[in-house]
Amino acid sequence: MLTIQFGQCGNQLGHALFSKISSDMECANTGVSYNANYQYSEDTFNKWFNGISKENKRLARAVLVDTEQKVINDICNDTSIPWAYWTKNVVCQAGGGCANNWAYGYLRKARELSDKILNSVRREVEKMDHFDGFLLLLSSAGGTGSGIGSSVLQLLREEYKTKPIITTTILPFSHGEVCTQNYNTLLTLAQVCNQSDMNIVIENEQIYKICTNLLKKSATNFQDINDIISEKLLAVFQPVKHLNYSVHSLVSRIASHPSYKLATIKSIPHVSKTSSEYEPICNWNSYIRHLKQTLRMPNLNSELTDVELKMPSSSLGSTAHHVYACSVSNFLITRGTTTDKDFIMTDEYSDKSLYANWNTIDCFSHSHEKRKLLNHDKFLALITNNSQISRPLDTLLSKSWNSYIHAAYLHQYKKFGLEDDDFLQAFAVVENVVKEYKELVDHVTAQ
Ligand SMILES: Nc1nc2c(ncn2[C@@H]2O[C@H](COP(=O)(O)OP(=O)(O)OP(=O)(O)O)[C@@H](O)[C@H]2O)c(=O)[nH]1
Ligand SMILES: [Mg+2]
Repeated sequence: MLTIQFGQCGNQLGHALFSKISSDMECANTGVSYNANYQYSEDTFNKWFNGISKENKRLARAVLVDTEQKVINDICNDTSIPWAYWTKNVVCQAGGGCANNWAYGYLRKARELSDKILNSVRREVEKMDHFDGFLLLLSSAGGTGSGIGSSVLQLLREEYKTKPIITTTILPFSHGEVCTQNYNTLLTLAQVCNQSDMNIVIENEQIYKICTNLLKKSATNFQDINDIISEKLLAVFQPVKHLNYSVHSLVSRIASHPSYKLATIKSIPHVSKTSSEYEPICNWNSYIRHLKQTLRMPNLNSELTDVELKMPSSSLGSTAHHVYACSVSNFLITRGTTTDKDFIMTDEYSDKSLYANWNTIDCFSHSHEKRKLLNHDKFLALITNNSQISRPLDTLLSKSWNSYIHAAYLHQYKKFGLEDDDFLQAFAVVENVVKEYKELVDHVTAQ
């Protein structure tokens, strides 16, 4: 797999992700034999790294793209970590960034940088015996990640027609960020829905709430948020034994229908480092039930009923009468030790009423890896493609329309050559995606 990190968010998140991967490789509490752990580490290395530096550090298989120097300098000069980036793979134009403007990134800066980016990509792809696919990391709200990211995605699609591309798109906080974030997000999502094979949507706001509610952080920063996102991504992407676990197989489990390519990752348990020793560990089935509850349809007071923000407990109340989102597909990945008394049962996820009734293929799959992830006795991730996604997208659409009908900030986009038609096309793409996901809800049945 080749990771491409775009802009401030993509690069900071990528840095956190590779640091977590390294920590995972160095975990003491693995729960498996020396040989099994050796194999896991080797598979991890082959997936994410492609060499060892003169200083004996693992070299990340990643291409770094930005239009300002600061973040790139910070992450490339971090000497405290046991891994490093290939400096040859840094494509950074010193400058003031893309001014939170998708059009500036997509129509101006991407043209200046795309040859260099594609050359780095080709060099990395050629080095690999077997090239599995791409993982793109970007935020939708700025200008570099959203604009250059969208353009590079399109170029990769043209050049690597048969190779799967997974994008991870970070959605902005709903309040208090930049005024152009809704247009940028709209334009990015339209590209991502058309060009990538699967898009993992991460809402900064939700991750922030996880930090404050579960980690009890008083002052949450991007590092904390990136740590949680990285745990989620690792729980999905780290090797799983006895499984041909390629990017392609992940895409085909989750996003095989071309109208439904948006996935989210629900995961447990998230605990702060300081309290992890004292947290009670639940049995597998409590976690599994808890995770299923995250598929409930949110009601008006969504924060109070948002199960992802609550600690799992062995005595979760009755699940009767809950209404669940309608899923296209769910893939549960469990990591840790099972015993005769504490084993994993996933029958609840196979319940047909959770899924769209046109779904004939296996819409639920489960894989288990005994090797513990990041010293967690148990860790579970549910990568899910379901109708809950229509909610944040609906909000985005109404905010963007509201600005668009007042022609707010449009001149900032038009001066780089973006036209009304481009906006209208992006609205049409995202509206259609929302419509498809909303229509799934017609299939929901009260449990
Ligand atoms: N999760 C997370 N979000 C981030 C991080 N840095 C920035 N963001 C979010 O990303 C959005 C801003 O985009 P940036 O990535 O800073 O922008 P950029 O791609 O560098 O584009 P320009 O700076 O406009 O050239 C906002 O929604 C921020 O909340 C980060 O490290 N982690
Ligand atoms: Mg930036």
